Amino acid sequence: MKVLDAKFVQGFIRMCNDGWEQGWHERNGGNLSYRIKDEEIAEIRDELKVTDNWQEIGTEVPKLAGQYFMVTGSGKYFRNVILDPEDSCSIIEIDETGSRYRILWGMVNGGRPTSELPSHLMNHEVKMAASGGTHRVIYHAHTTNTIALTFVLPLEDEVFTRELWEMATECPVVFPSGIGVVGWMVPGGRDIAVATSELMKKYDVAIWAHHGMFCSGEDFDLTFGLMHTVEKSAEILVKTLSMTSEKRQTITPDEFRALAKDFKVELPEEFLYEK
Ligand code: 2HA
Ligand code: ZN
Repeated sequence: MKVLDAKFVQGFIRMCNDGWEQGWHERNGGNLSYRIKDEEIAEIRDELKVTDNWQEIGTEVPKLAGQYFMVTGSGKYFRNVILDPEDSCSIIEIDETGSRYRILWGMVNGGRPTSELPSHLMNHEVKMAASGGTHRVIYHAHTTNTIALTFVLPLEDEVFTRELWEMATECPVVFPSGIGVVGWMVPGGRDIAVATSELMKKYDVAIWAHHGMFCSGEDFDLTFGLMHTVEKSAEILVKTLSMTSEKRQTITPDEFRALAKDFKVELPEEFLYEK
């Protein structure tokens, strides 16, 4: 099968375009990666070619040794993915030590996988273990309202989680484990990857102050839907804070507990503090 005909490749391209249409990917902002299933690699094996030397990842992900990923390219624009996926994206293989990768498809006009490859792969390693192998998608976007909130809310997991849960009843059901926050750090390297993947042990969402958001999920629909839900909630909070500094009414801790019971989710008590 042609790589471009594979269902996962079409899902990957569609997700990039959906993010572009949301306004989350100015210029070359944001990046997406997908951990490819064995049977999906088998389908496209004929088109995968070794034309590249092994390259350093910049960190170690030993549990991902021998795995294959589809990733967007460094300096590439989400806006262009749908027009020319072979220029904007690549399929890479991780070596047997988990410290190097090589390109097997894509990046036909040169280039390298996303500058956030260390964060993507360290998040994949953590989420693969935490989810028993079900999580396959890591998505980074420059979500406007969530970024705006990192200038006004304290950069604390408890505050971001609770404030965003309060903004829409679906939120605690969509992200019951909560949201982690990383203070401002230099992007693109191992340090921010370590900090983010530490939070991903506990959460499916990590916010980078004054930068954007990372989400992890099982498939493209769930992961895009998670990013979309958090960002919409952030938009409601920005609108609310623009009208008043004090909410007149909101969802209370006991109402969250009632919701958790009926919707069969566990909401950690650390987020249901009295204000
Ligand atoms: O340019 O979003 O974090 C890609 C990025 C870096
Ligand atoms: Zn970014």
